[in-house]
Amino acid sequence: MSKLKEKLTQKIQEFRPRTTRLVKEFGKVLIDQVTIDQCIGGARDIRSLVTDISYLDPQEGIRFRGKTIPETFEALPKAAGSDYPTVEAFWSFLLTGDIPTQAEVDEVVAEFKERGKVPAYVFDAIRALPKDSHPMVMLSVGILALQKDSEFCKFYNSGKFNKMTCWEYMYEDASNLVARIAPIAAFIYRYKYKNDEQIAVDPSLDYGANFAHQIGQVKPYDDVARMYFILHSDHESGNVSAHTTHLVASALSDAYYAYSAGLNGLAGPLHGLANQEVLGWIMEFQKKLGEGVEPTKENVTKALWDTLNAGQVVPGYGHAVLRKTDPRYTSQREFCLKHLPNDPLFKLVSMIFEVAPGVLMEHGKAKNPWPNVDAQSGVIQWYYGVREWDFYTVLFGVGRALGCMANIVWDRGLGYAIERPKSVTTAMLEKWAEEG
Ligand code: AMX
Repeated sequence: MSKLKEKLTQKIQEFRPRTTRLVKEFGKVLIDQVTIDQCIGGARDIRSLVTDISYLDPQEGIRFRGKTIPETFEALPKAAGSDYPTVEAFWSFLLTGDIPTQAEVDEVVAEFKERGKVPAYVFDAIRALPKDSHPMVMLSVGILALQKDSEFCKFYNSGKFNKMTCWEYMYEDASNLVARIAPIAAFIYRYKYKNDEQIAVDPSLDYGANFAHQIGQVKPYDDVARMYFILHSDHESGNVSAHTTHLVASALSDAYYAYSAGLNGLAGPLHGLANQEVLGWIMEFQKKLGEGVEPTKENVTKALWDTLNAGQVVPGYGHAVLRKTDPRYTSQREFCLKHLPNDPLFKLVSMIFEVAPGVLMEHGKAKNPWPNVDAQSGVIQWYYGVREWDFYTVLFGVGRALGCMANIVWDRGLGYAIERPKSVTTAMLEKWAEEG
């Protein structure tokens, strides 16, 4: 057994009594109440999910395992010659909550080389799709195709299924999925946009660097990949991709079924597709502006109002939980300030950052007028030549796998139940409304 799995076994065993005690001794303690507007309005803010992988504070933003983004980057061992930690170090941290040693990271890096070998049938399944299918369809199909080799599913069908040990099989699938999703994404990139000229895995590289290599990028894109995957990994459990993955896995569907479903939710324009929408919005804006016309505060403000007056949302702004600038936005902005301070697209995005919150406040609808993760992420990709912006959500999907997979391993470890909230009818709501 790997050191990581050994450590996780110990952690899960130590943790279980906490969950058991809460249910047995304090099961009826009230932690929230539900109002009609929450019921109709997307269950916003209702406390009904449990996760220890990350927590999202509306003012402060995300903490992974109790650490802010800068603290996480600071604490984890870095990739050789790099400013950023390896994805493997972060995976170990998300799963266990402990900062891994370099030796522990090296073990995961080596393990991922084996786990990351993608069976040919995955590529066949993707190639069978029309080439103009959205890359998120390709990613979702690629992940779903892996299902036939699910260890969890085999264990379930073995007749020896056991609620206490099934997490170990979920862990195997989750680790394989994480190791394979980046090479699958790289395959999609080369297949769809680069004439299917594939680049072989380089076994000397870590996860992020190998992804950069396989899509045909050089340094410092390895750091872009590491940063991007880590920043997009997890945002507690209520967002569409994480919640869908958790929900599907709660029916004891395996990791492949669950994450393929999660990716389908990530592909929505109000969620992960927003990073593609931001670039689309900017390009449309520049086209309308015309050749050689400089963006100014005035014409950016007008473009924002045009979007709002047309009944559309400003992509990359607003959030269901956050009420401040997303620290994932800030982290990417800091990267831009260091590596591409004079890039025209970065300057335009910075100008949008200056005016959009004011416009959205004046518009008066969005509860959060500040930028989210997606407002900034396309700029970096564009700068380094990854300009096929319908691919950006795929990058998000690779990163999000880390959080979703860590979560469903723990879900099975702690024996969470099948999710099944209760529905009511509109007539019931009307009756309760009248009764006050
Ligand atoms: N532009 C224009 N209007 C916005 C807005 C924006 N960026 N954000 C919210 N609003 C509007 C809503 O559409 C809603 O209008 P309605 O009352 O007519 O339906 C109203 O403001 C209240 O919405 P809210 O409570 O502030 O937001 P929410 O929790 O319902 O939705 C989100 C959150 C992210 C879907 C929304 O802010 C949005 O559509 N943003 C733009 C798309 C985007 O950037 N998505 C990515 C989010 C991060 C991620 O998941 N990757």
